[in-house]
Amino acid sequence: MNQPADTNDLPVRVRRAAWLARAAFLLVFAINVQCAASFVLWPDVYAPSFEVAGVPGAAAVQGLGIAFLMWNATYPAVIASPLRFRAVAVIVLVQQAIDEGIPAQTILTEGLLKGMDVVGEKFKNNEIFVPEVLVAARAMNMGVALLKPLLAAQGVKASGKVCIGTVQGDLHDIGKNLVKMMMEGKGLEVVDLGTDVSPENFVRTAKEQNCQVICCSALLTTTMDVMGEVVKEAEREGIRDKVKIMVGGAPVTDAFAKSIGADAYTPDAASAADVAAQFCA
Ligand code: B1M
Repeated sequence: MNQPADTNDLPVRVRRAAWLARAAFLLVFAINVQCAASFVLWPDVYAPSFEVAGVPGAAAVQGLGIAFLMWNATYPAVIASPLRFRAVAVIVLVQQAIDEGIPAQTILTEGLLKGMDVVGEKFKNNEIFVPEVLVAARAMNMGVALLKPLLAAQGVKASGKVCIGTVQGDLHDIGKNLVKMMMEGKGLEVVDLGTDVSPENFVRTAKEQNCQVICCSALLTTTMDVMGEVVKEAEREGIRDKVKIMVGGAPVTDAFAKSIGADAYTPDAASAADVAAQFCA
């Protein structure tokens, strides 16, 4: 798969799609600003309609208009961002790679994940900031959504139930979502607890839903210790001998997993799915 160096290297249809998205975005922006300005300038005209929806009086309508205007002020910033509409480019390029017959796994590891490494490096060096990282994360998730059915179709069927989540205090979920996707591809039933999951929630879910494996993801060095608490909670609740506990995420290592008494550490989503399938077999 060719890696475009900058926007001008993108195929014509990708650039066209991005321009169309930009035009639609500008249209929505113009309509929003017009509505917001009307609420501020002529609140009395809109007050009766808003009263039906529970907004009392012209002053409240004016307040809503001001809030709406402020919110719309973020639109130009988005349009000016160097990463604008890259999600559209990601969707088109991933689809193009699929059409060219490149295996879904290769598109994921050589395309999307390598791209996210670049984002991580720039984030670390303060070249880009949280909003740009969120834009990149959204673009990545859109590309992953296209690959999901293909990756699932490649999976070998197994049966079993696992619960997965990002540990308490941690909101990173891209890696966790990939692990989930790979596990589903192996035919495992996955209960997704989302992010910021407490040890009690992991263990309660495993008990209530009869999960054979608890999967914990952590991306922050400050939150990885919560994984040890999950192991302790499983012991306290008397299910430690019935459930396997798997851990992973960028700062996690095999030595760390052993030190907290987890059953397995895997460095990536594919190997996590393999090990979970083995535990459930
Ligand atoms: Co954050 N962030 N972030 N971030 N972020 C990191 C992790 C960081 C390394 C960036 C950096 O400084 N270079 C750094 C952590 C430093 C540290 O603790 N050592 C960091 C920081 C500091 C922060 C904030 C504190 C920033 C701030 O606010 N000042 C903040 C924390 C918020 C919080 O969680 N409470 C924060 C916020 C964010 C965003 C919200 C902006 C966004 C998250 C969006 C989202 O997830 N929806 C974000 C992102 C995107 C990143 C980077 C750039 C990318 C992470 C990612 O998704 N990678 C990241 C830098 C980097 O990693 N290069 C960074 C791609 C993903 C596929 O990889 O999650 O590692 P990963 O998953 C892999 C494997 O680890 C494995 O499989 C996956 C692929 O095969 N895996 C498992 C994951 N879980 C597994 C579980 C398993 C097995 C394998 O078994 C159960």
